[in-house]
Amino acid sequence: MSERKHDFERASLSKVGEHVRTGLSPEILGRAILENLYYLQGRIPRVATPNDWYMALSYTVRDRLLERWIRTVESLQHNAKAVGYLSAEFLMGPQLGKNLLNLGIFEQVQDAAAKLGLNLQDILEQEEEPGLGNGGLGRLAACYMDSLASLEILAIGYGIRYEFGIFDQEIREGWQVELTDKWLRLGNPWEIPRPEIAFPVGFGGHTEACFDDQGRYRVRWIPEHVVRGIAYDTPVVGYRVNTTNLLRLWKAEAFESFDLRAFNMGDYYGAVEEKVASETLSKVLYPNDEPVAGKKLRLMQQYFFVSCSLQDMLRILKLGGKAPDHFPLHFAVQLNDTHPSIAVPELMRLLVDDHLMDWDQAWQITQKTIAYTNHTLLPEALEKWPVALFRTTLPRHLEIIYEINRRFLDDVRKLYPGDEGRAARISLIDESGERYVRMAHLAAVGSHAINGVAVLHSELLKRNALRDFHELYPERFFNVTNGVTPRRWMVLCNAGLAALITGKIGDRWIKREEDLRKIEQFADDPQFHDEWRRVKMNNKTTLAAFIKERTGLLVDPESLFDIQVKRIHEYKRQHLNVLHIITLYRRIKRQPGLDCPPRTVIFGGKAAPGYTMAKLIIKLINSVAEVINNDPDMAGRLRVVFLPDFNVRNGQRVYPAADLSEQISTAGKEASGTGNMKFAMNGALTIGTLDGANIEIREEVGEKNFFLFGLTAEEVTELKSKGYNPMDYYTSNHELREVLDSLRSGFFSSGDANLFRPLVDSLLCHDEYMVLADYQPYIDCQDRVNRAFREPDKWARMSILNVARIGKFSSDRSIREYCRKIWEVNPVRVAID
Ligand code: F58
Repeated sequence: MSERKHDFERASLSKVGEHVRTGLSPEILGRAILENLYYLQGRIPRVATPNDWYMALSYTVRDRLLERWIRTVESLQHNAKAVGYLSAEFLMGPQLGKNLLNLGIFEQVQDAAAKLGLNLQDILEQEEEPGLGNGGLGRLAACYMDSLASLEILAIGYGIRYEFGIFDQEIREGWQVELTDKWLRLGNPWEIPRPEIAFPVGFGGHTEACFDDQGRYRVRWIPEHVVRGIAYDTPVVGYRVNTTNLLRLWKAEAFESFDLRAFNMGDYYGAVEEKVASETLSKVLYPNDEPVAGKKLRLMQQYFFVSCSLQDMLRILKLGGKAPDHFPLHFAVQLNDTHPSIAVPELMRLLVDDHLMDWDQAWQITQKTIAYTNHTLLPEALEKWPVALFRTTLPRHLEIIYEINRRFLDDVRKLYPGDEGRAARISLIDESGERYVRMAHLAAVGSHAINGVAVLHSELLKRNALRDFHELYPERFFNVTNGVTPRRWMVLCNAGLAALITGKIGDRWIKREEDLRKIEQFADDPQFHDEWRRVKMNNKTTLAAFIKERTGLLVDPESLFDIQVKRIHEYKRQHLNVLHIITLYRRIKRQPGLDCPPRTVIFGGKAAPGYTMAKLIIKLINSVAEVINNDPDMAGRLRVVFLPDFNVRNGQRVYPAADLSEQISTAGKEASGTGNMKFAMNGALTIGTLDGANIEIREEVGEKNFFLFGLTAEEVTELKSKGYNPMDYYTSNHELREVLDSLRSGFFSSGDANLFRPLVDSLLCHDEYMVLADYQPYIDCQDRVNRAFREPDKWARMSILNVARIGKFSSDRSIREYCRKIWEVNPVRVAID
């Protein structure tokens, strides 16, 4: 710590400036950081830890958001129409850098930090990211929060303040090990607890029917337990605008700090147990990605946050002096998948039971308010809850669901008399065996709009999973192709590229994605190519250093960086990628003079803790890496890396460094994908199937600038219906056979022939995801990639065109579409005097 800094510290602590909480000059910012260090962290610079500095700086930045935030909340309370985005997951990622960027004070803060002898980058590294999501769905919610604020749309993101987010991943002996994510351990400077914004949420118990004094039929729900949801607010500031929306996450607490009744009866431990049980509700994020288990606690979590959120919206409505029947005029409620679909019966319950509204009016309001986004086509991922579980957990909601269903099926039967098969298929209750509540059907019936997340996905939804609903209500169906925020996924994570683009076309592209097209004019400019390549090389060098730090492996930034990062799942086919790696390995072994560019294949992603096959795929990647990376013949030719703990922060290092983006899911399985967009925005070329948003990405960037291979969704269905026999591919394809045999022989598992047997057997016997059918087209396509990489000018041109034409995949475009097609909300300028 320099003498100079001590002086500065004394000066700033003694002379509290007028604008110390709002001023933006480096001098005032520096003073504010020191004051916060002293008064909030109770530290002086000499003994401050990196976390103290991080906290002090974050509070300094938060101070600078508050006026905007307060003004935005005022607009909300004046009842301009707002979006209530209901999502069980918000994968927000680190907040500090994003807030600096959006506020436009990155440079000033960098200067201020430097004057204090601090490096802003080091402080940014301190932040524990809030990993309150599993993957694409949770990250989409975060991108949408950024775009909503940036487009000046009033919005509240509602979710759960999990104490433990997605687990941290370590790799030990090639296997995934899960560690609890203690993101709140060192404090969270961004959130403001609002203990006065709290709502009761009931569970269990029974209902009683009666007639009120006006002779109306009423139902009273007497829950067995009541917990309390407390609001924790995080500001979400838009890019260079005043709008600063709320991310309002609910924490569960016991209703009384002790259950007084039990306490008075002397049951002290019983009372404490009740408290502990209540708080369990917001304890942990379920780490499953696709398949959903029938866990009672998960249903309780869903109801918990949905009930708090709807009660909160009704409270805000009331604050503005509006009656509950104004709900749809003031809120558009979006269900991020079915996880919040209990909102349908809950809103009905609140309106009918609590606000004494009649059923038909309540139903109209519910439908007008709610809209539903579907994110999956996998049948096993469609949520359904056993009726018996529902009855014991949410008895009143089950009654309401039955009533909704009775009325709904009456309508269906009127339209399709005698078609009992259809009634059984479309019913909210699956009665084919054990009875279940079908949450997607509940969401579809209770919404005025239903959308998929990419064109193909929306079409397949109409054709398959929600076919009967589409026949019944075609006007409810929409597509809104996903998007990602260019602020985080270009400007923040790839400063070099952003500066290069801005230098050529100005910075309007950061908000107006269509402007990116203007860089097309440089696609053949040799000097621009050089600069473009330099940026990529810098990013690859940075990633290489990070890989060295995290895994000990040395990789060559000159090699082709071929990257697949996403949750590990059979349908995403990381193992197809591995089959290519082994093919390449065997080819180089056999033919040492083989002319192919050096490659570094990088993987990252978490496997659901209970998904054995996904965990085996991680082990497979690491085992293959072990053999290849230790084979001297592979030096300078082929490297394989599994980068542990892929999360938002690591993503920010990975996407900018990619040459090749692997988007190789079985066609028809990936609803959209969003990593595909992040890679392309950063100039990677895609090798991919005609799945999800890949199709639209290819359409936009041009087919010549996209490496396409594999079966189409129709071909997958057709091949399956004809009878797909993976063994045919094994027997007829010599190279494929050798690759699979090498896995079976124990070559990659120190002679253990059993280790990968479940994987190989599954490929040979069922191959649900058509890995073997797509093997040869994939290998051939990778050969085309190799040839293209050998021509740097061709590659640079393709890369530039990808970025120039990727504007469509900005989440700003997605949010504008939601506003226009579904929400009917308009921007509101938040004024600050
Ligand atoms: C993902 N779903 C889709 N689910 O798989 C992906 O194609 C799409 O781009 C993305 O949503 C955004 O639309 C997804 O991430 C989950 O993580 C759920 C978490 C909770 C349990 C069920 C899956």
